[in-house]
Amino acid sequence: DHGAHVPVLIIGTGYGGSVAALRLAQAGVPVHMVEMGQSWTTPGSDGKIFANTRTPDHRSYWLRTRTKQPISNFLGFPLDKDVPRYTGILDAEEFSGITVYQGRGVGGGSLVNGGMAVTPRRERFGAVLPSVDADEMYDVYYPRANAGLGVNQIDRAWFDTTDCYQYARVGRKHAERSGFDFVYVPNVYDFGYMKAEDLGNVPRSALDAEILYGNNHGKKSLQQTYLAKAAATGRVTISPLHRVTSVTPASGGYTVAMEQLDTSGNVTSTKTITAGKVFFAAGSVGTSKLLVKLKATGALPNLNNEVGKGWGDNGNVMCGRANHMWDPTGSLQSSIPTVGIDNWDDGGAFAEVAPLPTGIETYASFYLSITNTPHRAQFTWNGSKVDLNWQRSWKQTSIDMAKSIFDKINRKEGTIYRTDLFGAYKIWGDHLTYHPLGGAVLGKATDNHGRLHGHPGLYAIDGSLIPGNTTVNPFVTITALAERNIDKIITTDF
Ligand code: FAE
Repeated sequence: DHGAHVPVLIIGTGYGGSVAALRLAQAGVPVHMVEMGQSWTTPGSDGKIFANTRTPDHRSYWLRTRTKQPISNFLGFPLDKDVPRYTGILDAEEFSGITVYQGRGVGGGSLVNGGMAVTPRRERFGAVLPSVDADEMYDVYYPRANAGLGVNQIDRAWFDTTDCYQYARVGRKHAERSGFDFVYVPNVYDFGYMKAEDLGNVPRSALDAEILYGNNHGKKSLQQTYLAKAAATGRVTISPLHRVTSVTPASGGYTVAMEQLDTSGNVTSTKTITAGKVFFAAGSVGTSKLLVKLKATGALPNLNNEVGKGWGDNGNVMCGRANHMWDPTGSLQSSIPTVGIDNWDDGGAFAEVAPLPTGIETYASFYLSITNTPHRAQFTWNGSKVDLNWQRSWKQTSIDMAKSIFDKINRKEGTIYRTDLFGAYKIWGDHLTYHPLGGAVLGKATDNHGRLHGHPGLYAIDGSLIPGNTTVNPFVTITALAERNIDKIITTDF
């Protein structure tokens, strides 16, 4: 409520925010969380909470009047369509050189992501977070994060026989025939539930193309894991549809200003409260935008000049390959990716074999690559909003790295790239990222545990801490780093 005082306020309810909330609450500290998206607990008129990926509607996009589907075209036809403006689940946030996809709602990115729960190879960790003790991460915090997230592995015997992973087995065959390392990737989707879907015993979610706009069943998003445990402590409250706009020093802590939104995105009221300590967990983009604006406008003048810097796209680039007619990928495809091709050491790319769950045979193999791109961008305040200076041409490095895998496979298989998925005659999905990272980098904008320099009692605890790349999909690393940092912060700052 307007005028209230809380000991701890957390901005955002994604991975970083949920870890902080649970561990602080378990330590006896009352926590209030502010989330600009909805709580996603009420079914729509179709009886479902979340819309299907094949039939996006108003629930699918954050305050847009037209969808912006990552795969924009198919066989020459554009896929986007008009939708009513609504506080939907997926934000396609457009900066001049890149569209950054993010989850909106209680649970953040866990609502919309593919659930791929990947721990980086230990020998590569030094490049990801150079100032962090790797022994501690791999002995304590990665295991803690994996347990907290409910990560599970696919049953290989089932993988080898089920129709819904034929596309992934084709991906495996092609990777292995070209001599690449093929890896099975853990996930937070309950593979036991997916088997029951396959048998027809339970309502379908992964086997009914649900993913990008939410999963109605089977996926352990943060509401089922960290946030459920946090709520059970009785010490955590959440205000959905509230967007934080300002944080400024006040006696005994900080004044936090926020806007309450209706589901059309209109501001229905503004509120200010005071908080002893504030955790920025609004995601790499959300946290960076707030900090850059607050420093530039003088609200938090002592933040250092590292704020807004070190932002990267995790080297994301997408592509499809057209297979021969004797190599079908299946009309039934699980929407949950569970395998990848690791060519990081030789070519700088890790490619997930992604589904294309259209419901028809497409003879296509589809991939999201994570690449070792050196490019980093910066957020700046332009007087009225925050810009990002990412250049579209920087993606060429990522394309070249992804080609280290797919040119070789195409040569071996005698196949070609698809040119119909991102517009006419366009091979590469190089306009977007699913994995924004950085902007308040650990050890630069903050100390080595996420305490923001210049303003005691302010912390960054989300993907903004990670300098642009994790070598794999990022949420396990974001979670593990948050577990590490909150452990230290609870013992020393409370
Ligand atoms: P995040 O989860 O984005 O949470 C931030 C929260 O803060 C959001 O709920 C925002 O609505 C909220 N917020 C922002 N600004 C404000 C404000 N001013 N006031 C109040 N609230 C605010 O942050 N990663 C993987 O590891 N595996 C995958 O398979 C995978 N697939 C993905 C697929 C898609 C389509 C997308 C979009 C992402 C995927 N990711 C995946 C990335 C992953 O979801 C992302 O790295 C994490 O969600 C980032 O976690 P944070 O805690 O940093």
